[in-house]
Amino acid sequence: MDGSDAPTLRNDLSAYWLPFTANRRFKQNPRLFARADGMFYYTPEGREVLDAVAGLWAVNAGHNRRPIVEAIQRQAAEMDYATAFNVAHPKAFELASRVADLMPGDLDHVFFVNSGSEAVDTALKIALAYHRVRGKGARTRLIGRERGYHGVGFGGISVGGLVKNRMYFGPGLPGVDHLPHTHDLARNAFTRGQPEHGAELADALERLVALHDASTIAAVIVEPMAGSTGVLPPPKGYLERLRAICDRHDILLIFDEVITGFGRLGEPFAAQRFGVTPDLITMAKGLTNAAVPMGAVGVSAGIHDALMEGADAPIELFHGYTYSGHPLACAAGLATLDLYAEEGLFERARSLESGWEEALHSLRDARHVIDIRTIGLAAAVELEPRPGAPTARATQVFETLFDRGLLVRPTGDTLALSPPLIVEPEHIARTVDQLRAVLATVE
Ligand code: PXG
Repeated sequence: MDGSDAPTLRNDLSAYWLPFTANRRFKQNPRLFARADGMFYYTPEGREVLDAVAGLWAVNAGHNRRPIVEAIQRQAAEMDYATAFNVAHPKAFELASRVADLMPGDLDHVFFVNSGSEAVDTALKIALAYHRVRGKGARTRLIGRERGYHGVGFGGISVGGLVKNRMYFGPGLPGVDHLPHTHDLARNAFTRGQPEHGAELADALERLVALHDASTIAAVIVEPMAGSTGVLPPPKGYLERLRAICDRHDILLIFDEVITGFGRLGEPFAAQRFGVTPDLITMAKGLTNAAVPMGAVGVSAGIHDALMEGADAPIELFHGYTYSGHPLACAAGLATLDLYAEEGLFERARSLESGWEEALHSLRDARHVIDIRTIGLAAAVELEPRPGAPTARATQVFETLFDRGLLVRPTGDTLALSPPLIVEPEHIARTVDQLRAVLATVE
């Protein structure tokens, strides 16, 4: 085909608006991935980049795993889409049962959505509807936590606690309040696993109950380990206290496990790792190994049954999405859960944890480092901010590491790490060595 017959293609950088990205900076120096396999991404030029963040806390079984790819291909050929309203398909029931089996306690029911943000807004709505059908419709307040990340829906940013995610978008949901965050560098720096100090911060919930009265509060939502804000494991005893206060006042406890679900902390959910069972669990990411977008809300029998028995309309919950329980997502989810089980990946995360912890904490004396936090196969390396230029140092470290073939996740002045659970000790060593080298060169 000569040039004159070529279709006119416009493929410049301007149309695509990247999410959560400094677009103008990115477009001066775009970073592209064209292919992925196992622990690695590959750029269009074929350069290998070690994925130390599982995509974005999501690809827990590693990239492009054959059984997942083939399950999606088979499903696409067999049935592309089925509505979930008044009709269903077998794999949705199967995946819900499989997820229910992984969840703790009496969390036996699963509502499918398409992302973590949708999971959060769905969970908040289920909490409100639950109280209402029990004749407690005044329980409408929702309590989140400073530094919490619960996606980008209006519900999620309202209960969330990241300033920039909230301040540009108006007042959000009414009747929301926040617990204090648990980050305490002065007392807990360089903690391995759960920090010693801070259980008493859960008592702030009692103060909110005293301020608003329990009869106005529907639910508390927290990440059992805060992820996006820079990996904050819960202080010892903190989640237990939150659970006890919620029980005392008939307040629902929601764990946002979008990051911690599916093995990140060496158990199916952080709930099992910390021995605290919430009433609702939000999940996404690792549910399908991120191969097809999907999220879900795990719901306790008590909440589910109250809505089934107490609803004042034939449809018990006026909520759902066109793509809830999408066949491709269900196929990917089933193949993913099979792979986790066959390869024992949750247990593998647990067995790698001490080596991971040791390797990461060896960076304690590296330049700029003011804290290191590790738990499960997650870690944060917190840097001293550049005077007058917060986040600039972590951004530069991220960009330099990328150029040298390592993908990490900058958040504020913290570098977060969360490798696929198939990570090998050699990848961990390479990650730490690269980090040390780059920290030494970046001002
Ligand atoms: N809850 C939690 C706890 C999350 O981590 C969401 C909800 C929203 O999920 P969706 O699928 O709507 O994006 C998340 C998402 C980071 C980072 O830098 C993490 C997320 C998203 C963007 C950045 O750690 N997690």
